[in-house]
Amino acid sequence: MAQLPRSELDIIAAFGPHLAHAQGQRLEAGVEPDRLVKTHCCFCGQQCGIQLKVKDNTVIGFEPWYDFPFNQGMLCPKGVKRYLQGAHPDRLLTALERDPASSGGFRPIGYDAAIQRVAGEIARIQAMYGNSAFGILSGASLTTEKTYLMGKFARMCLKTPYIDYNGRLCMVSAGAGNKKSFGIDRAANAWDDMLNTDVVWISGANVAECAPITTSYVWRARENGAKIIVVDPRITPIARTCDLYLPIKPGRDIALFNGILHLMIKNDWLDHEFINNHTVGFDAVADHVADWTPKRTAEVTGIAEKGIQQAAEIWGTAKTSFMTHARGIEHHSHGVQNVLGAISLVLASGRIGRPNCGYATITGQANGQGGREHGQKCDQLPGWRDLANPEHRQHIANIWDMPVEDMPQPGVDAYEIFRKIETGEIKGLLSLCFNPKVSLPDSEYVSAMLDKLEFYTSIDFFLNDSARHADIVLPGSLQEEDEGTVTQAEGRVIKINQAIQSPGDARQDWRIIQDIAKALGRSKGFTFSEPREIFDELRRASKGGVADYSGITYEKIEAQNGVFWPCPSDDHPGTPRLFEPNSWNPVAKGAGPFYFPDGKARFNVAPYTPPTEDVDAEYPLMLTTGRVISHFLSGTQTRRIGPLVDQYAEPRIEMHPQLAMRHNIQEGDWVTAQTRRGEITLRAQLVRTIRPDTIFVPYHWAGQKSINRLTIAAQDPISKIPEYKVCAVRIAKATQAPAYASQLEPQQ
Ligand SMILES: Nc1nc2c(c(=O)[nH]1)N[C@H]1C(S)=C(S)[C@@H](COP(=O)(O)OP(=O)(O)OC[C@H]3O[C@@H](n4cnc5c(=O)[nH]c(N)nc54)[C@H](O)[C@@H]3O)O[C@H]1N2
Ligand SMILES: Nc1nc2c(c(=O)[nH]1)N[C@H]1C(S)=C(S)[C@@H](COP(=O)(O)OP(=O)(O)OC[C@H]3O[C@@H](n4cnc5c(=O)[nH]c(N)nc54)[C@H](O)[C@@H]3O)O[C@H]1N2
Ligand code: SF4
Ligand SMILES: [Mo]
Repeated sequence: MAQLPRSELDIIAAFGPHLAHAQGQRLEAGVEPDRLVKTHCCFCGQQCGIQLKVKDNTVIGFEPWYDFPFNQGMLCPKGVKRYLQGAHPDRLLTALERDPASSGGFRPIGYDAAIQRVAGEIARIQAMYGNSAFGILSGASLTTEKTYLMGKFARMCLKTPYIDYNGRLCMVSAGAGNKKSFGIDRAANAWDDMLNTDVVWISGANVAECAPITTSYVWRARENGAKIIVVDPRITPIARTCDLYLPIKPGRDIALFNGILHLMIKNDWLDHEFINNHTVGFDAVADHVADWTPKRTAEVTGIAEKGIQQAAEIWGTAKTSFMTHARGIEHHSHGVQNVLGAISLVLASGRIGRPNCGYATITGQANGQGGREHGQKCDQLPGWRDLANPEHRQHIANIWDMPVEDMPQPGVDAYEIFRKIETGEIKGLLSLCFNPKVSLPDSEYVSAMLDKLEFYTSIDFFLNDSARHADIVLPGSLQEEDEGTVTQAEGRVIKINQAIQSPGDARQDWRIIQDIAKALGRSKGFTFSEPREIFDELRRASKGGVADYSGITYEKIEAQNGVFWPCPSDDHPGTPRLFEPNSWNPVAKGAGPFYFPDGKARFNVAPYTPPTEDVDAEYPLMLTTGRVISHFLSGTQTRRIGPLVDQYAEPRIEMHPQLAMRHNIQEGDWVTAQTRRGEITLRAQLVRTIRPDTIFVPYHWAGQKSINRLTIAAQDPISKIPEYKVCAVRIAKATQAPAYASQLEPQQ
């Protein structure tokens, strides 16, 4: 029998959330836990509430947490299996030091000796080459407390400008677009506003696989009569249940948004009152889209004119609506422009800041939202403050009790850090919660740069592919071994609760950072004894900033099942819906709902430019990359969870049967895909759910199976996000299996 196309399997997987309830009770039947700990899943930005079953300092299973409002007990397949990672034999229980003589390349070393070595190398490199010769890469899977500490560690302890984070690969196009348009970067609404809306527009978001709980909101909206529009080069599982699917060519979304606005203007599907009173810049945008006729839009996007007309009519004539997007429109060298285009449709309709009217990018990492607010970005200070702004610098210098002139100026983005390794400006690197070798584009380059460093140290609980290049590896903590806050996709600040103690020599990440500060003899400001103390300082630091957390406490989070920021005072309940007429706004101060001094939102002209590397005769196809439901990011965690590996063991090249036929490729054949940067040989997966001019490869694998060996290191000029979603590629049936094929699982 022919294999089920992957996306059909995934529809079944998308039902996983609903099945999870029963499974949870069955998995550990017969084993009585000592206790249940209410917390959240460690993986994606949905941040589902879950109860971990704990016995003898081990997480042995889970129970649904029905009362947590966002997911109401539902979980996806990753959440159901997440508890299995802690017991994996690869868990780092000691620090490691490089030892070329040993078989694995490392030997265990005592924790204190490892900290001394790291501090010694930081001191040596900074004394020899200057403070900025040491760089830091941090992560948005960390709690907000840790991300705050990392920003402080870079600016106050190491006094280096060079810190950035893996959200640079993820959320920054949306962040920049939101800041430019609204003056604030957060989902404008809680997802409840989706439930009774007329239309949900989903661009470049594989909702069922990557934001699985959001599926339930979209489906409930549809049951209540909403029309669902999906824009994606692939018919993802959510697209199978939508009302209108637009099969866009990768890299052309701004053309579509401009074309839709053109039709809204032509048909006068506009909210003039809103545009006049609450926005600026409409006329310039209207002029710009005058040229974006349906005909031109269809030519550029590859979508039939009829589809464009239908989408414009559904969107244009709706009374309420919810616009969402994710990395499909953001991972581009013009990702910010795409986001601005989406926002223009929202502003022109006037459907924001009131019930059932919403806009949100769907955040990715567990703390994709909180992790981008409190100072681990290269140009940012806590509370979404600006590292280049003298007043902001002074405010934070006061909180940190450091001379403001000692605070470094803004640094560079995460990829640029590697270019600075190449030029020799950066000689040492510490990474926490970041696997750059697997996750950055054109990764052969990244790998060579890790080797060029004089000293590299990684803090992780597994020896990830980047850490294999390290001189010292420090054993960090799993999410369930620490407490703290994260901010999930809706902007809801929630609490991670500690379930177990770290095993062996492993330590909570923030303790490791403080131990390094102490060993450097620079412990001032790094003597916190628990995450709550860090959070209390963060609250003060964020006060008065756009991302004001000052009224949030651990107790309030528990009492309210989360608190939406901004929350500027103890008696403030938080802000689930932004931009309501009288909501607190420290920038507009009563002038209007948006976060600019005049209180008005900005329309921005967003010109269309093709992808950096478009197709040509030599490389005639488009390569796009992303995710599958069973794996998470660089796969360090999910490739160590057996049942998830069983669900999706190896990356494959997803292609349309018409394309396959032209190359004489059958299902399961070895196929070589080649770009100007590298090549990869994987099995073909034939699906009718992808454009015939595009191939898709998931990116969760390392080494020879890593698609980032082929992707392009082009970046958006504003956000610096890499262009993961499109580059030019060619394919050919492979003449033989790749050398690593013998390591592959038998094909399922
Ligand atoms: N299972 C799973 N879930 C995850 C993650 C994971 O690794 N695994 N990671 C989390 C993180 S950090 C993130 S950022 C999110 C990402 O969540 P998503 O952005 O939803 O996931 P992606 O697979 O990166 O890409 C989404 C879709 O974009 C489409 N696409 C590609 N090019 C274009 C284009 O030019 N235009 C349009 N309109 N669409 C395009 C792809 O076909 C794909 O279906 O998921 C989060 N959730
Ligand atoms: N081709 C392609 N590449 C992509 C993307 C794509 O769509 N296509 N998507 C991009 C996106 S959106 C993202 S977000 C990035 C993600 O890129 P990465 O951040 O590099 O991916 P992760 O797998 O999360 O790597 C984080 C590492 O941190 C560890 N870790 C997780 N939690 C903790 C913790 O609490 N403490 C410590 N100490 N360690 C921890 C994990 O074990 C893992 O080794 O990848 C990007 N790369
Ligand atoms: S991976 Fe995301 S959707 Fe799945 S259970 Fe975890 S938080 Fe929920
Ligand atoms: Mo992401």
